[in-house]
Amino acid sequence: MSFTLPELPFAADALAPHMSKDTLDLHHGKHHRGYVAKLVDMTKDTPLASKSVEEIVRATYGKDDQKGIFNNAAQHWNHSFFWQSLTPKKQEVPKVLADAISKAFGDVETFKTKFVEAGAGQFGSGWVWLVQGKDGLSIVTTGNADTPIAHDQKPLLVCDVWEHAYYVDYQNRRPDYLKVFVDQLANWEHAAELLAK
Ligand code: MN3
Repeated sequence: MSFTLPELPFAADALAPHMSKDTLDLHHGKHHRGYVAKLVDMTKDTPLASKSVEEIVRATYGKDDQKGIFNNAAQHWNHSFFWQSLTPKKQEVPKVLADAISKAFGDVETFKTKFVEAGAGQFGSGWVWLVQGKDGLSIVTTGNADTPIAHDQKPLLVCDVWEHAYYVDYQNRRPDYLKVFVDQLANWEHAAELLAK
């Protein structure tokens, strides 16, 4: 198996003005591409080169001597999932997902507020996720490259809160970026499809 940069599931200018082409060219074309290139380089001629990204994430998590591989594999997985969590056309939350969200958080608006607060409160670089566990849905944040798939949690939706995700468009206003994510950009239909499985 070789690791490749996935195409964006939309045109690079399709999310403007909420997320600009400049941001996506940099984020997908430079940052994500860099994680993939490093992962290829670091696993070359090792048994990990034939594993899936998920397998590498789980096999290297928490191992000090494999931290670099973990970071690049997890960032490759996280970014691939992030592109799937974005949509150019504003979506309503499908009923099956809205029901599960309401059960966990009261209602969709309360969930959105808590998701924005959680992402804004993640100190430094990281990610804010909606995950599905045995007891229903929850919001989790992870620092740097850390990812729910290393912790047996099933992600439904993610927003990247590294500065490179929003600084070009929002400067230091991370809460504004997160609010636009939940109100305009979030791919609720993708999240609902995952929930149904
Ligand atoms: Mn990123």
